[in-house]
Amino acid sequence: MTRIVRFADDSGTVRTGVADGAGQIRAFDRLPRVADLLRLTAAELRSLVERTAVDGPPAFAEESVLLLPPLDGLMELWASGVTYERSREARVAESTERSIYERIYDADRPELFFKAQPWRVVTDGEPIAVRDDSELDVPEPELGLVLNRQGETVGYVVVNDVSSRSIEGENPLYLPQAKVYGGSAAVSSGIVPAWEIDEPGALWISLVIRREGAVVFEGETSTVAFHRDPRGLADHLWHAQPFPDGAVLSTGTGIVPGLDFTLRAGDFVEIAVDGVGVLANPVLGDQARLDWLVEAIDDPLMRRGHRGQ
Ligand code: DO4
Ligand code: MG
Repeated sequence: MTRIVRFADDSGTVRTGVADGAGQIRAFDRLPRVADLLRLTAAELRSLVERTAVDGPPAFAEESVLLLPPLDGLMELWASGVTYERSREARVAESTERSIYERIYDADRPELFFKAQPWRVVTDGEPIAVRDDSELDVPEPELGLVLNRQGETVGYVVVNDVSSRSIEGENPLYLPQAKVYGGSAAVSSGIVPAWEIDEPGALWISLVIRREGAVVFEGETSTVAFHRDPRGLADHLWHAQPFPDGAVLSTGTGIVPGLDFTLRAGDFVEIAVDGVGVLANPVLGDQARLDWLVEAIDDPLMRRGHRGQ
């Protein structure tokens, strides 16, 4: 499977390239940021990726580089909500304000919310977190659309929209605090080009949570159960503001554990989306332990010390 990746080489230089799925990455010439790629039209990007995959400059061994989250520049991570029936049921069960979730499920205007700037996003192997002032927390396994400057879907990623159910459940106006904090946003390290996914409307999504090695929750769904048109989500996001470097738009979760389950520090979360990839992250219970993300802005290689903890 071809993936567009962002990575740091041994000297700490950040580049973008095409990973061929067989262990080699060919770097894009003069386009060091994903943001640069998302300024191209879908047709221009496709021709660049296909050309680079065949005769791009120096090939890097994938195992010798540090794969980074595929967001940079002025990109933004947004998310949508209550797009699967299971999500509607779960919000109705947890919230003091049930009807708003019932109404939004069928409303023309979707729920869209800002999730993270690029530097706050973690990727495969890096820690996510639950808030220390929240009692009920969950990972939310979601398919992410990678949208270019024009709002065209040019790729797909796996997203974990880690959330506090108790904070949002207490009052929906607490949504930004339930959704946006250190360690709440994880995105898989490769972008699978949109032209490589035949049926985005029929992808299996699975979630496994392990605690001390044992599986404590597992679930699966398919994008067949998605209740909206992904194009409509992107159109609403693009409707009233520009995204000069594009965005990642997460499409909502269809897997939510029962109210008797909460994610805990020490757990390990693995999400797989068929044909798009796997996103696996350990869970912390202390946001301060993610303060290294500030340092990683200028020193990407220091992320190595935070993988697989
Ligand atoms: O309204 C709350 C957020 C819902 C959400 O994030 C989801 O359905 O995935
Ligand atoms: Mg979500």
